[in-house]
Amino acid sequence: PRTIRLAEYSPPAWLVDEVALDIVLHPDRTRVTARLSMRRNPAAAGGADDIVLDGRGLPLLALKVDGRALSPGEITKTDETLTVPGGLVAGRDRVSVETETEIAPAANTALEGLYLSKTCYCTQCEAHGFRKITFYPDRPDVLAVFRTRITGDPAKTPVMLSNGNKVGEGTLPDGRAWVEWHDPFPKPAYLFALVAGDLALVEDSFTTMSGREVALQIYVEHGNEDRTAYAMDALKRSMRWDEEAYGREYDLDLFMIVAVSDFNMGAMENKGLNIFNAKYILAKPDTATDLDYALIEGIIAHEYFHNWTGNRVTCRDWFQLCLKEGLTVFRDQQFSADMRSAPVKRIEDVRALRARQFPEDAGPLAHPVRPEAYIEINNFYTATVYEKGSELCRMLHLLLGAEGFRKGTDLYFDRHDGEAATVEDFIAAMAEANGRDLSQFARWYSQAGTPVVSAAGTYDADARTYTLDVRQTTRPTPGQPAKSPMHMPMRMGLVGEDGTPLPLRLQGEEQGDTPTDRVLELTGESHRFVFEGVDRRPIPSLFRGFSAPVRLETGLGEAEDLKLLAADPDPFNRWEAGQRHGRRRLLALMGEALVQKPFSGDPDFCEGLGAVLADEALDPAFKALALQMPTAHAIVQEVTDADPDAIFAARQALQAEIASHLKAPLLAAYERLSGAGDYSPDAADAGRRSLRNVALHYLSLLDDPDCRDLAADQFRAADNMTDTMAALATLTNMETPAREEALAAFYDRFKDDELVLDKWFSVQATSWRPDALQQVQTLTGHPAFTMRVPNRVYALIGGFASGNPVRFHGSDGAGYRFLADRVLMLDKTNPMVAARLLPALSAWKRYEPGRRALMKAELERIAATEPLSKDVYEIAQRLLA
Ligand code: B3K
Ligand code: ZN
Repeated sequence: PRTIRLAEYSPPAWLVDEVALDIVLHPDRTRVTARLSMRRNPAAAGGADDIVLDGRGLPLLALKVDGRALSPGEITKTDETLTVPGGLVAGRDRVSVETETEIAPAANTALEGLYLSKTCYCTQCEAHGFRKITFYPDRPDVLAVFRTRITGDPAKTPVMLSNGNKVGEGTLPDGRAWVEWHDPFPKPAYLFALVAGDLALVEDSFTTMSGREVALQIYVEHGNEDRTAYAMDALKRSMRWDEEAYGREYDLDLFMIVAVSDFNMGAMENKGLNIFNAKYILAKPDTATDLDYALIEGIIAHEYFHNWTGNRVTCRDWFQLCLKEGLTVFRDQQFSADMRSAPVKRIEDVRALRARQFPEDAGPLAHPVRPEAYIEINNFYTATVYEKGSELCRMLHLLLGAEGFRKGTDLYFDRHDGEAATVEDFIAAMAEANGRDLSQFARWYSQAGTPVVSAAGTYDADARTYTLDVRQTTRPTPGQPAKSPMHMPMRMGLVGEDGTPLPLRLQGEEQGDTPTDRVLELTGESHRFVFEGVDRRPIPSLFRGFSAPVRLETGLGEAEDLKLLAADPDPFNRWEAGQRHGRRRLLALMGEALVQKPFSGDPDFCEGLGAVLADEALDPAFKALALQMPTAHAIVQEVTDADPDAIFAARQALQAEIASHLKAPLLAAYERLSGAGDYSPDAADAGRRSLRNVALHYLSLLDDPDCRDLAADQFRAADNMTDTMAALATLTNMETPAREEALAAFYDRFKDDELVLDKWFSVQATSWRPDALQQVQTLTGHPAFTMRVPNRVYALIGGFASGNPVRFHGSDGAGYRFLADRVLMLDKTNPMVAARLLPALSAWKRYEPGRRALMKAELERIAATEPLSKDVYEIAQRLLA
């Protein structure tokens, strides 16, 4: 397979001004005619003036250039491209190219291009799906106005949608129906969409800031209309928020969303016609959890925000993916923070970053936020491009201030509206709008790896000074042995033992109104900051709000961490101190197990957590986060020769200790929070449920008559999916007849509800009972299981491989073998999903020699299989390199 490189970018020789598509639907023989009005690109280097169209596996049924039919001998066609030699169009600056091809949506199991989700036609074109529909320069720097005519059987596809506005419809003499859509905004082909099926419509409207009325439409399967209200509400809030926060107004008169059952990812921001995985649209209290609601809100916002960051200003090439994704994730995170609790949202986002992006950046798949080479671009829709990309925007926001950041985005939109831009363009707009030099900051986009910042402080009581030394280093990553220092903001404070904020006056600064929280900029390998007028020994609270995506070595001891847990005025660092101590405890317990010492206790830590639990001033959602100990995955990143059984045992021991120490207050909280009343998915109610369910989790670890029935009782009494799932997850881990009863009752109630059934599969896949793999294997034979539906694969296979840190890693390697078998099976039908399962093995080098060898053997088995898709081939190669 061929490697594509950023350094090899060259502008297209030909552009497309307009494209007229004529699509006649049929499950096995869909006819696609495309008429492209092409123009020589004045910006192209000249020379190679062949017209090159992408087209993957497409038969060429007819080809006309300026109305003249060309014979096969006049052109070059491969399985990937169609080339009209420059000689045939010499001297012409504009040409019309018309092609005709035929595709089979029903046979498209890769769910890329045009495919059928159940009986509904739909498309996924990003990144390279359009070339599976018709011959076209399928690259994001070719922007065209699309006119799309769809013809179909009105009985089967009464609804036929594409981008933009509907400009015509009618019926043919033979009874077939046609509609025509026109999208006035020039766009790359990856934003094209088509949907056709028998769908129910839910409508609403939105008045934009300039007073234009926009029709909002959500299309779902019949029967799901009552699950769209939250998504619609989230859409309206997103539209308002983008006007207020970024001055961005919606541009078409119609905004459509379609929910489909079969979708490889979360959703897609096609212009005016977003297509969503139904999981991120449909919700009602008895089918969706609080997490589902939060994800719906965030993803609706994300796709909507792409209308400006991605669609109006798009990417020059796929290496610039973070330009739209990092910025859009940042925007959706800001939105959710505004809609909910900002500190809680920040903690959740950092948890996700650490769970997914840090391991990526520390392992064989590490790559810069803007990668420099790929074999299959779909493999680069990663946590690094998305989540770390968002962190880079967040750092700019902190360095430039909210107003400065807004000036920068205003300039960026002004300058590049209607264009395909680069990361350099974005940085230049930010820098120029603020008169700042961001050249060192730009290194974040090209240098991979998570910087490690270590801090050390000394207090001089006589001089009343505190000297803080910080030093940054970044370990080598694949292809980047030597690293340079990064420009990063460190938001920080100094606090007294009781959390009192101390003034932050740096040596040489004037006395006066001294802040207690400030942003210091790190640019060099090391910095020394001397604070004056510090009248007591401070505890440093560094990188508040996680102000840069680094690993921080604080140099603090346990006493200091416990004080920060009790009193840091920055909620993020308060949580962080508890996590740090939790990690310290887990490592200590693992050490004790190694030398066969009985587990020691840490009553001070338990008391500290108890104080958080008791604090009336704290948000329950925050308490729930503070009470949860670092995950097994996080510990794998902290040790060498990781032993999953030892990590599991240590976590169970630590949690049991916390549970027994705090039994009374946890029980009291559990009772107090059992809020009756109408369910609301809002952040406050969700926070109370979350804390209550954390209490349930802890209490169920106790072999105690007061707690034994809590989960089963909750399962029976629950009136919402959040509480049902929390109880079911707890029961699924337990050895009790109530377990089977609950699983059976749940199945019985929800067997016809595919989204809820996914939860039933994944809760069993993530159980820590020793027979989990066996259960998963049995479930692959369940009549409701299918490898054809990505959601189901992610629920069962993905749930087990990525969400079961103890049983996936069984010491006999059976879990690894199971995953490899499934990846190979899936590679034949849906390579993108197959490749997305594989990173479950990416930390293989971090495990003890036995597991390491077993994981490696499975990776080698995959890599040696032929044929293999580019998707899986590339990931397997990189994992083994
Ligand atoms: N842009 C899409 C992702 C497309 C993934 C292609 N494999 C969704 C999003 O980020 O909004
Ligand atoms: Zn996106």
